[in-house]
Amino acid sequence: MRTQVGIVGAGPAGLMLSHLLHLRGIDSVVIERRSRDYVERRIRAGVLEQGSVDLLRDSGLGDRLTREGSRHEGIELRFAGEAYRVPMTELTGRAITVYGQQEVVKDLISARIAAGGRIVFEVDDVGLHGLDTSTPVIRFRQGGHDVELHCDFVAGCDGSHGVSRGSVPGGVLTSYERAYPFAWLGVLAAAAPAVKELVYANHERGFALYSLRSPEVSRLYLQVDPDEQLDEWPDERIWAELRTRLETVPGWSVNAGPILEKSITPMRSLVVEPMQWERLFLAGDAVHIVPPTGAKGMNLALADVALLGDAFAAWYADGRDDLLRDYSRTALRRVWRAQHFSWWMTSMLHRLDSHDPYEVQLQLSTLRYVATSRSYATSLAENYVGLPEV
Ligand code: RFL
Ligand code: PHB
Repeated sequence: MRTQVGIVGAGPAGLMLSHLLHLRGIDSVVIERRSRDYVERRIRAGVLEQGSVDLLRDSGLGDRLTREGSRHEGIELRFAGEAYRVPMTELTGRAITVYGQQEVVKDLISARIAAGGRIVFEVDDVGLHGLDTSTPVIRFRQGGHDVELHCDFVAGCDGSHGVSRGSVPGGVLTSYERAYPFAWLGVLAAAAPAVKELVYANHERGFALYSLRSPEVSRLYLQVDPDEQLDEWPDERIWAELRTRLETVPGWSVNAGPILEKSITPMRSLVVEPMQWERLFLAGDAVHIVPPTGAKGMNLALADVALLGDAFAAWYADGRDDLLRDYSRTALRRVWRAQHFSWWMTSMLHRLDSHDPYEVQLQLSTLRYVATSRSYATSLAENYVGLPEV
Protein backbone atom coordinates (compact mmCIF):
# COMPACT_ATOMS: atom_id res chain seq x y z
CA MET A 1 0.00 0.00 0.00
CA ARG A 2 1.11 3.54 -0.63
CA THR A 3 -0.16 6.88 0.65
CA GLN A 4 1.11 10.39 1.32
CA VAL A 5 0.57 10.49 5.10
CA GLY A 6 0.38 7.24 7.10
CA ILE A 7 -1.62 7.81 10.28
CA VAL A 8 -1.36 5.51 13.31
CA GLY A 9 -4.50 5.60 15.50
CA ALA A 10 -8.18 6.29 14.82
CA GLY A 11 -8.94 8.50 17.80
CA PRO A 12 -9.99 12.14 17.45
CA ALA A 13 -6.42 13.17 16.42
CA GLY A 14 -5.82 10.58 13.70
CA LEU A 15 -9.30 10.73 12.21
CA MET A 16 -9.47 14.51 12.18
CA LEU A 17 -6.03 14.72 10.56
CA SER A 18 -7.14 12.31 7.85
CA HIS A 19 -10.29 14.37 7.28
CA LEU A 20 -8.42 17.70 7.11
CA LEU A 21 -5.85 16.25 4.70
CA HIS A 22 -8.62 14.92 2.48
CA LEU A 23 -10.17 18.41 2.29
CA ARG A 24 -6.81 19.61 0.92
CA GLY A 25 -6.49 16.81 -1.59
CA ILE A 26 -3.82 14.94 0.40
CA ASP A 27 -4.15 11.16 0.63
CA SER A 28 -3.81 9.31 3.93
CA VAL A 29 -4.39 5.86 5.40
CA VAL A 30 -5.36 5.43 9.05
CA ILE A 31 -4.46 2.20 10.82
CA GLU A 32 -6.15 1.31 14.12
CA ARG A 33 -5.52 -1.49 16.60
CA ARG A 34 -9.15 -1.79 17.71
CA SER A 35 -12.38 -2.51 15.80
CA ARG A 36 -14.63 0.23 14.46
CA ASP A 37 -17.31 -0.78 16.94
CA TYR A 38 -14.87 -0.52 19.84
CA VAL A 39 -13.63 2.98 19.00
CA GLU A 40 -17.17 4.21 18.37
CA ARG A 41 -18.32 3.00 21.79
CA ARG A 42 -15.34 4.05 23.88
CA ILE A 43 -16.69 6.57 26.37
CA ARG A 44 -14.37 9.39 27.22
CA ALA A 45 -14.41 13.15 26.99
CA GLY A 46 -17.45 15.34 26.61
CA VAL A 47 -16.42 18.97 26.47
CA LEU A 48 -15.55 20.76 23.23
CA GLU A 49 -13.98 24.19 23.36
CA GLN A 50 -15.34 26.83 21.05
CA GLY A 51 -12.26 26.42 18.82
CA SER A 52 -12.90 22.67 18.47
CA VAL A 53 -16.54 23.31 17.60
CA ASP A 54 -15.44 25.86 14.98
CA LEU A 55 -12.94 23.37 13.52
CA LEU A 56 -15.60 20.64 13.27
CA ARG A 57 -18.15 23.01 11.72
CA ASP A 58 -15.71 24.66 9.31
CA SER A 59 -14.62 21.24 8.06
CA GLY A 60 -18.20 20.18 7.32
CA LEU A 61 -18.85 18.12 10.47
CA GLY A 62 -21.27 20.46 12.20
CA ASP A 63 -24.69 18.96 11.42
CA ARG A 64 -25.21 16.46 14.21
CA LEU A 65 -23.04 18.49 16.57
CA THR A 66 -25.37 21.47 16.12
CA ARG A 67 -28.49 19.31 16.55
CA GLU A 68 -27.37 17.14 19.45
CA GLY A 69 -24.56 19.03 21.19
CA SER A 70 -25.54 21.32 24.02
CA ARG A 71 -24.01 24.76 24.40
CA HIS A 72 -23.00 25.72 27.93
CA GLU A 73 -22.34 29.28 29.03
CA GLY A 74 -21.19 28.55 32.58
CA ILE A 75 -19.91 25.96 35.04
CA GLU A 76 -20.56 25.69 38.76
CA LEU A 77 -17.98 25.30 41.51
CA ARG A 78 -19.13 23.80 44.84
CA PHE A 79 -17.02 24.01 47.97
CA ALA A 80 -17.50 24.40 51.73
CA GLY A 81 -21.30 24.43 51.38
CA GLU A 82 -21.21 27.23 48.80
CA ALA A 83 -21.98 27.21 45.09
CA TYR A 84 -20.56 29.68 42.59
CA ARG A 85 -21.36 29.88 38.89
CA VAL A 86 -18.51 30.94 36.61
CA PRO A 87 -20.37 32.86 33.90
CA MET A 88 -17.98 31.88 31.12
CA THR A 89 -19.74 33.46 28.19
CA GLU A 90 -20.41 36.70 30.04
CA LEU A 91 -16.71 36.87 30.93
CA THR A 92 -15.19 35.75 27.64
CA GLY A 93 -17.85 35.90 24.89
CA ARG A 94 -17.16 32.21 24.26
CA ALA A 95 -18.88 28.96 25.25
CA ILE A 96 -18.26 25.21 25.41
CA THR A 97 -20.34 22.46 23.82
CA VAL A 98 -21.07 19.14 25.51
CA TYR A 99 -20.90 16.41 22.85
CA GLY A 100 -19.43 12.99 23.57
CA GLN A 101 -16.02 12.15 22.15
CA GLN A 102 -17.44 8.94 20.70
CA GLU A 103 -19.94 11.05 18.76
CA VAL A 104 -17.06 13.08 17.30
CA VAL A 105 -15.34 9.80 16.43
CA LYS A 106 -18.51 8.40 14.78
CA ASP A 107 -18.99 11.59 12.74
CA LEU A 108 -15.36 11.51 11.60
CA ILE A 109 -15.41 7.83 10.64
CA SER A 110 -18.60 8.19 8.64
CA ALA A 111 -17.27 11.29 6.85
CA ARG A 112 -14.02 9.49 5.98
CA ILE A 113 -15.82 6.40 4.73
CA ALA A 114 -18.34 8.46 2.71
CA ALA A 115 -15.40 10.20 1.01
CA GLY A 116 -13.72 6.88 0.18
CA GLY A 117 -11.12 7.29 2.92
CA ARG A 118 -9.11 4.26 3.99
CA ILE A 119 -9.22 3.24 7.66
CA VAL A 120 -7.76 -0.17 8.43
CA PHE A 121 -9.17 -1.49 11.72
CA GLU A 122 -7.89 -4.34 13.89
CA VAL A 123 -4.23 -4.14 12.94
CA ASP A 124 -1.48 -5.75 15.03
CA ASP A 125 2.29 -5.65 15.45
CA VAL A 126 2.63 -2.10 14.16
CA GLY A 127 6.21 -0.98 13.50
CA LEU A 128 7.53 2.28 12.06
CA HIS A 129 10.61 2.10 9.84
CA GLY A 130 12.80 4.50 7.86
CA LEU A 131 11.50 7.54 9.70
CA ASP A 132 14.78 9.34 9.03
CA THR A 133 14.48 8.75 5.28
CA SER A 134 12.12 10.34 2.75
CA THR A 135 10.38 6.98 2.32
CA PRO A 136 9.11 5.78 5.71
CA VAL A 137 7.25 2.48 5.94
CA ILE A 138 4.63 1.34 8.45
CA ARG A 139 4.58 -2.46 8.81
CA PHE A 140 1.68 -4.24 10.48
CA ARG A 141 -0.41 -7.39 10.46
CA GLN A 142 -4.03 -7.42 9.46
CA GLY A 143 -6.33 -10.42 9.05
CA GLY A 144 -3.35 -12.79 9.22
CA HIS A 145 -1.32 -10.94 6.55
CA ASP A 146 1.81 -8.80 6.75
CA VAL A 147 1.17 -5.38 5.24
CA GLU A 148 3.58 -2.57 4.29
CA LEU A 149 2.30 0.98 4.05
CA HIS A 150 4.74 3.25 2.21
CA CYS A 151 4.34 6.96 2.84
CA ASP A 152 6.01 10.38 2.75
CA PHE A 153 5.29 11.11 6.41
CA VAL A 154 4.00 9.28 9.47
CA ALA A 155 1.58 10.87 11.95
CA GLY A 156 1.73 9.16 15.34
CA CYS A 157 -1.78 9.64 16.75
CA ASP A 158 -1.90 6.41 18.73
CA GLY A 159 -2.68 7.72 22.18
CA SER A 160 -0.92 7.17 25.50
CA HIS A 161 -0.24 3.43 24.93
CA GLY A 162 0.81 3.66 21.28
CA VAL A 163 4.03 2.64 19.55
CA SER A 164 4.90 5.85 17.69
CA ARG A 165 6.64 7.76 20.46
CA GLY A 166 8.76 4.72 21.28
CA SER A 167 10.00 4.61 17.66
CA VAL A 168 12.12 7.71 18.22
CA PRO A 169 15.76 6.84 19.10
CA GLY A 170 16.83 7.24 22.71
CA GLY A 171 18.16 10.62 23.77
CA VAL A 172 16.09 12.65 21.30
CA LEU A 173 12.98 13.25 23.40
CA THR A 174 12.61 14.89 26.79
CA SER A 175 9.68 13.95 29.06
CA TYR A 176 8.09 16.14 31.70
CA GLU A 177 5.78 14.22 33.97
CA ARG A 178 3.65 14.44 37.08
CA ALA A 179 1.68 11.60 38.67
CA TYR A 180 -1.25 12.35 40.97
CA PRO A 181 -2.09 10.20 43.98
CA PHE A 182 -5.66 9.61 42.81
CA ALA A 183 -7.84 8.39 39.94
CA TRP A 184 -11.32 9.11 38.58
CA LEU A 185 -14.15 6.61 38.75
CA GLY A 186 -16.46 7.62 35.89
CA VAL A 187 -20.04 6.46 35.35
CA LEU A 188 -22.53 6.90 32.57
CA ALA A 189 -26.08 6.67 33.94
CA ALA A 190 -29.52 6.46 32.39
CA ALA A 191 -30.79 9.32 34.51
CA ALA A 192 -31.99 12.81 33.63
CA PRO A 193 -29.21 15.22 34.71
CA ALA A 194 -30.14 17.16 37.85
CA VAL A 195 -27.98 20.01 36.54
CA LYS A 196 -28.13 22.31 33.53
CA GLU A 197 -24.41 23.05 33.68
CA LEU A 198 -21.37 21.05 34.82
CA VAL A 199 -20.75 21.04 38.56
CA TYR A 200 -17.18 20.67 39.87
CA ALA A 201 -17.15 19.92 43.60
CA ASN A 202 -14.34 20.19 46.13
CA HIS A 203 -15.35 18.05 49.10
CA GLU A 204 -13.45 16.80 52.15
CA ARG A 205 -14.04 13.21 50.96
CA GLY A 206 -12.67 14.06 47.51
CA PHE A 207 -13.56 15.65 44.20
CA ALA A 208 -16.82 14.95 42.34
CA LEU A 209 -18.04 16.11 38.92
CA TYR A 210 -21.60 16.14 37.61
CA SER A 211 -21.65 16.24 33.82
CA LEU A 212 -24.15 15.13 31.21
CA ARG A 213 -24.56 13.77 27.72
CA SER A 214 -28.25 14.30 26.90
CA PRO A 215 -31.60 15.04 28.60
CA GLU A 216 -31.72 11.34 29.55
CA VAL A 217 -28.06 10.54 30.25
CA SER A 218 -25.77 11.80 33.01
CA ARG A 219 -21.99 11.47 33.25
CA LEU A 220 -20.51 11.61 36.74
CA TYR A 221 -17.06 11.23 38.22
CA LEU A 222 -15.63 10.59 41.69
CA GLN A 223 -12.08 10.95 42.87
CA VAL A 224 -10.90 7.55 44.15
CA ASP A 225 -7.58 6.00 45.18
CA PRO A 226 -5.44 5.01 42.19
CA ASP A 227 -5.28 1.32 43.18
CA GLU A 228 -9.01 0.97 43.76
CA GLN A 229 -10.88 -1.82 41.90
CA LEU A 230 -14.26 -1.46 40.22
CA ASP A 231 -15.69 -4.41 42.14
CA GLU A 232 -15.22 -2.42 45.34
CA TRP A 233 -17.68 0.08 43.89
CA PRO A 234 -21.17 -1.43 43.56
CA ASP A 235 -23.74 1.02 42.15
CA GLU A 236 -25.25 1.85 45.56
CA ARG A 237 -21.86 2.85 46.92
CA ILE A 238 -21.24 5.12 43.91
CA TRP A 239 -24.58 6.91 44.29
CA ALA A 240 -24.14 7.28 48.06
CA GLU A 241 -20.70 8.82 47.56
CA LEU A 242 -21.93 11.13 44.78
CA ARG A 243 -24.74 12.32 47.09
CA THR A 244 -22.34 12.98 49.95
CA ARG A 245 -19.95 15.00 47.80
CA LEU A 246 -22.47 16.84 45.63
CA GLU A 247 -25.55 17.40 47.84
CA THR A 248 -23.93 20.24 49.73
CA VAL A 249 -26.39 22.94 48.72
CA PRO A 250 -29.87 22.94 50.24
CA GLY A 251 -32.88 21.70 48.25
CA TRP A 252 -30.87 20.00 45.50
CA SER A 253 -30.29 16.30 44.93
CA VAL A 254 -28.44 13.95 42.60
CA ASN A 255 -30.71 12.11 40.17
CA ALA A 256 -29.79 8.41 40.25
CA GLY A 257 -30.55 5.81 37.59
CA PRO A 258 -29.22 2.58 36.10
CA ILE A 259 -25.45 2.71 35.53
CA LEU A 260 -24.64 1.91 31.91
CA GLU A 261 -20.87 1.97 32.11
CA LYS A 262 -18.18 2.51 34.74
CA SER A 263 -14.42 2.72 34.62
CA ILE A 264 -11.42 3.92 36.64
CA THR A 265 -8.80 6.18 35.04
CA PRO A 266 -5.49 7.08 36.70
CA MET A 267 -4.51 10.70 36.41
CA ARG A 268 -1.26 12.09 35.16
CA SER A 269 0.34 14.97 33.35
CA LEU A 270 2.92 14.33 30.63
CA VAL A 271 4.60 16.31 27.88
CA VAL A 272 7.18 14.82 25.54
CA GLU A 273 9.28 17.20 23.48
CA PRO A 274 9.80 17.79 20.63
CA MET A 275 6.61 16.55 18.98
CA GLN A 276 8.50 15.64 15.81
CA TRP A 277 11.49 13.56 14.80
CA GLU A 278 12.53 13.54 11.15
CA ARG A 279 9.45 12.31 9.22
CA LEU A 280 7.43 11.34 12.30
CA PHE A 281 4.93 13.89 13.65
CA LEU A 282 3.29 13.14 17.01
CA ALA A 283 -0.12 14.50 18.01
CA GLY A 284 -2.67 14.20 20.83
CA ASP A 285 -2.33 11.80 23.75
CA ALA A 286 0.59 10.10 21.97
CA VAL A 287 2.78 12.98 23.10
CA HIS A 288 0.98 14.81 25.93
CA ILE A 289 -1.51 13.88 28.63
CA VAL A 290 -3.50 16.06 30.99
CA PRO A 291 -5.65 15.11 33.96
CA PRO A 292 -9.29 15.44 32.79
CA THR A 293 -10.22 18.16 35.31
CA GLY A 294 -9.66 20.92 32.75
CA ALA A 295 -11.48 19.02 29.95
CA LYS A 296 -8.57 19.67 27.61
CA GLY A 297 -7.34 16.31 26.20
CA MET A 298 -9.56 15.94 23.14
CA ASN A 299 -9.35 19.68 22.44
CA LEU A 300 -5.55 19.57 22.43
CA ALA A 301 -5.60 16.55 20.13
CA LEU A 302 -7.78 18.48 17.66
CA ALA A 303 -5.68 21.65 17.95
CA ASP A 304 -2.48 19.68 17.20
CA VAL A 305 -3.85 18.19 14.01
CA ALA A 306 -5.33 21.49 12.84
CA LEU A 307 -1.73 22.79 12.83
CA LEU A 308 -0.44 19.63 11.24
CA GLY A 309 -3.09 19.78 8.50
CA ASP A 310 -1.98 23.32 7.58
CA ALA A 311 1.67 22.30 7.70
CA PHE A 312 1.22 19.31 5.36
CA ALA A 313 -0.90 21.46 3.04
CA ALA A 314 1.90 24.05 2.77
CA TRP A 315 4.40 21.27 2.03
CA TYR A 316 2.35 19.51 -0.63
CA ALA A 317 0.93 22.66 -2.28
CA ASP A 318 3.95 24.96 -2.23
CA GLY A 319 6.89 22.78 -1.23
CA ARG A 320 7.24 24.85 1.95
CA ASP A 321 8.59 23.10 5.03
CA ASP A 322 8.50 26.06 7.42
CA LEU A 323 5.19 25.07 9.05
CA LEU A 324 6.30 21.46 9.43
CA ARG A 325 9.52 22.64 11.05
CA ASP A 326 7.57 24.97 13.37
CA TYR A 327 4.88 22.40 14.22
CA SER A 328 6.32 21.22 17.54
CA ARG A 329 7.25 24.68 18.80
CA THR A 330 3.86 26.14 17.88
CA ALA A 331 1.81 23.23 19.24
CA LEU A 332 3.75 23.16 22.52
CA ARG A 333 2.64 26.68 23.40
CA ARG A 334 -1.00 25.51 23.62
CA VAL A 335 0.06 22.22 25.19
CA TRP A 336 1.85 23.94 28.07
CA ARG A 337 -0.99 26.41 28.67
CA ALA A 338 -3.37 23.43 28.94
CA GLN A 339 -0.88 21.59 31.16
CA HIS A 340 -0.82 24.46 33.60
CA PHE A 341 -4.58 24.96 33.57
CA SER A 342 -5.31 21.24 34.04
CA TRP A 343 -2.80 20.96 36.88
CA TRP A 344 -4.24 24.09 38.50
CA MET A 345 -7.87 22.90 38.32
CA THR A 346 -6.80 19.47 39.56
CA SER A 347 -4.85 20.90 42.50
CA MET A 348 -7.68 23.25 43.47
CA LEU A 349 -10.42 20.63 43.46
CA HIS A 350 -9.04 17.28 44.68
CA ARG A 351 -8.36 15.95 48.13
CA LEU A 352 -4.60 15.76 48.01
CA ASP A 353 -2.55 12.85 49.30
CA SER A 354 -1.59 14.31 52.61
CA HIS A 355 -4.87 16.14 53.14
CA ASP A 356 -2.62 18.71 54.71
CA PRO A 357 -4.88 21.25 56.48
CA TYR A 358 -2.73 24.09 55.15
CA GLU A 359 -3.32 22.91 51.57
CA VAL A 360 -7.05 22.60 52.19
CA GLN A 361 -7.17 26.23 53.29
CA LEU A 362 -5.24 27.28 50.18
CA GLN A 363 -7.75 25.42 47.99
CA LEU A 364 -10.70 27.09 49.68
CA SER A 365 -9.06 30.48 49.45
CA THR A 366 -8.41 29.94 45.73
CA LEU A 367 -12.03 28.91 45.16
CA ARG A 368 -13.28 31.95 47.07
CA TYR A 369 -10.98 34.15 45.04
CA VAL A 370 -12.49 32.76 41.80
CA ALA A 371 -15.94 33.40 43.28
CA THR A 372 -15.25 37.01 44.23
CA SER A 373 -12.77 38.36 41.69
CA ARG A 374 -13.96 39.03 38.17
CA SER A 375 -10.42 38.95 36.83
CA TYR A 376 -9.58 35.61 38.49
CA ALA A 377 -12.87 34.11 37.29
CA THR A 378 -12.10 35.44 33.80
CA SER A 379 -8.73 33.71 33.88
CA LEU A 380 -10.43 30.38 34.70
CA ALA A 381 -13.14 30.99 32.10
CA GLU A 382 -10.82 31.93 29.23
CA ASN A 383 -8.70 28.84 29.80
CA TYR A 384 -11.76 26.60 30.13
CA VAL A 385 -13.45 27.78 26.93
CA GLY A 386 -10.05 27.75 25.19
CA LEU A 387 -7.77 30.60 24.26
CA PRO A 388 -7.78 31.53 20.57
CA GLU A 389 -4.11 32.55 20.77
CA VAL A 390 -1.55 31.14 23.18
P1 RFL B 1 -6.95 8.34 21.53
O1 RFL B 1 -8.38 8.76 21.57
O2 RFL B 1 -6.44 7.54 22.66
O3 RFL B 1 -6.75 7.54 20.17
C1 RFL B 1 -5.59 6.79 19.91
C2 RFL B 1 -5.98 5.62 19.03
O4 RFL B 1 -4.82 4.89 18.69
C3 RFL B 1 -5.11 3.51 18.79
N1 RFL B 1 -3.83 2.79 18.94
C4 RFL B 1 -3.19 2.17 17.91
N2 RFL B 1 -3.53 2.03 16.62
C5 RFL B 1 -2.66 1.34 15.82
N3 RFL B 1 -1.51 0.81 16.28
C6 RFL B 1 -1.14 0.93 17.57
N4 RFL B 1 -0.01 0.41 18.01
C7 RFL B 1 -2.00 1.63 18.45
N5 RFL B 1 -1.96 1.95 19.76
C8 RFL B 1 -3.06 2.65 20.04
C9 RFL B 1 -6.03 3.41 19.98
O5 RFL B 1 -6.81 2.21 19.96
C10 RFL B 1 -6.90 4.64 19.76
O6 RFL B 1 -8.04 4.39 18.97
O7 RFL B 1 -5.97 9.57 21.37
P2 RFL B 1 -6.17 11.01 20.66
O8 RFL B 1 -6.75 10.84 19.29
O9 RFL B 1 -4.90 11.72 20.84
O10 RFL B 1 -7.33 11.71 21.50
C11 RFL B 1 -7.09 12.09 22.84
C12 RFL B 1 -8.39 11.98 23.65
O11 RFL B 1 -8.94 10.69 23.48
C13 RFL B 1 -8.17 12.26 25.13
O12 RFL B 1 -7.25 13.31 25.30
C14 RFL B 1 -9.48 12.65 25.85
O13 RFL B 1 -10.38 11.57 25.91
C15 RFL B 1 -9.16 13.12 27.26
N6 RFL B 1 -10.37 13.46 28.02
C16 RFL B 1 -11.03 14.66 27.84
N7 RFL B 1 -10.63 15.51 26.87
C17 RFL B 1 -11.34 16.65 26.63
O14 RFL B 1 -10.97 17.43 25.75
N8 RFL B 1 -12.48 16.98 27.33
C18 RFL B 1 -12.95 16.17 28.31
O15 RFL B 1 -14.01 16.46 28.86
C19 RFL B 1 -12.21 14.97 28.62
N9 RFL B 1 -12.63 14.13 29.56
C20 RFL B 1 -10.87 12.55 28.96
C21 RFL B 1 -12.00 12.94 29.74
C22 RFL B 1 -10.30 11.31 29.15
C23 RFL B 1 -10.81 10.46 30.08
N10 RFL B 1 -10.21 9.19 30.18
C24 RFL B 1 -10.95 8.00 30.09
C25 RFL B 1 -8.79 9.10 29.99
C26 RFL B 1 -12.51 12.09 30.70
C27 RFL B 1 -11.89 10.86 30.90
C28 RFL B 1 -12.43 9.99 32.00
C1 PHB C 1 -17.28 14.70 30.68
O1 PHB C 1 -18.43 15.11 30.48
O2 PHB C 1 -16.93 13.55 30.39
C2 PHB C 1 -16.28 15.60 31.31
C3 PHB C 1 -16.60 16.91 31.56
C4 PHB C 1 -15.68 17.76 32.14
C5 PHB C 1 -14.43 17.28 32.48
C6 PHB C 1 -14.09 15.96 32.22
C7 PHB C 1 -15.02 15.12 31.63
O3 PHB C 1 -13.54 18.11 33.07
